[in-house]
Amino acid sequence: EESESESAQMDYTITGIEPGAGQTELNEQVIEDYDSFTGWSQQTSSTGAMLTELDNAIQNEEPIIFTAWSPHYMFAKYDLKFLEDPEGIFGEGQYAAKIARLGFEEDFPIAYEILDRFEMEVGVIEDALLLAQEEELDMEELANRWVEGNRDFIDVYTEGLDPVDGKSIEILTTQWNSELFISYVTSEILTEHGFDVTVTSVDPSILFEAIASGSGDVTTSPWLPSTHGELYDRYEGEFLDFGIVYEGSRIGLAVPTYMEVDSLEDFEA
Ligand code: PBE
Repeated sequence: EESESESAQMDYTITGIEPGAGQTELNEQVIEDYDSFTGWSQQTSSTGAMLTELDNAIQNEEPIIFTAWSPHYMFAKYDLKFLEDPEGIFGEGQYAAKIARLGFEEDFPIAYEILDRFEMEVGVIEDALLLAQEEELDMEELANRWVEGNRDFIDVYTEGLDPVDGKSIEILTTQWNSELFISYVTSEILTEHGFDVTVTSVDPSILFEAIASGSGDVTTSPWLPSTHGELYDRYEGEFLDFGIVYEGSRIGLAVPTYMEVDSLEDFEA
């Protein structure tokens, strides 16, 4: 059992991220469903602010419970543990999905084929994100550098497909680095093949709404089955789901390993 003073030290507050994140919603459910979190609240802000608070807590060996996910460099940089979630709110076996507006496959058969072939190992994404962190690259720079350094890997996606001449495609994504990185990599591959690509970053709810209404073409950014599962179910039938970009992603609430709690049930209400 975690001591009362430690929960009090955290002000009975979960350190969250952006209000529009899928995980923000799930954290609210944790507060609602777990007796151990009665009277707690979630402080939302931004991923950057959460990472600053995490860094401060770790420098001072103070308790903190925060929104965590992988792939992200936080697990390479710090000693962290996901908390057990016996109620299964965060689910298991997360993956990033490929979703397009209805008609995308017919309108853009070559882009569809390229994206249909595209996939990336979660470990590869993690290594790339760590490199960006160390060298202070933004996600577009990281993606361009990654494509340059992985030609053989990339060529497979366009092999045997006729180049196109300036057809416009809008890729929608979310604001998190794993999704921005993948979106800029696919954007670079499509651009090199002749497409005129724009990458637009929006909140998950707008992402689904825009694909369903056809105002955006395609995305590789939804996290399923739990993170954006509610949005997926709301718009099901109004988009084309054409597979998985990467598997083995994880979400949850985490703490530094110097804290004794192991489970969401170990907190003091
Ligand atoms: N995330 C990263 C996002 C999706 C990708 C887990 C912080 C979220 O909506 O919660």
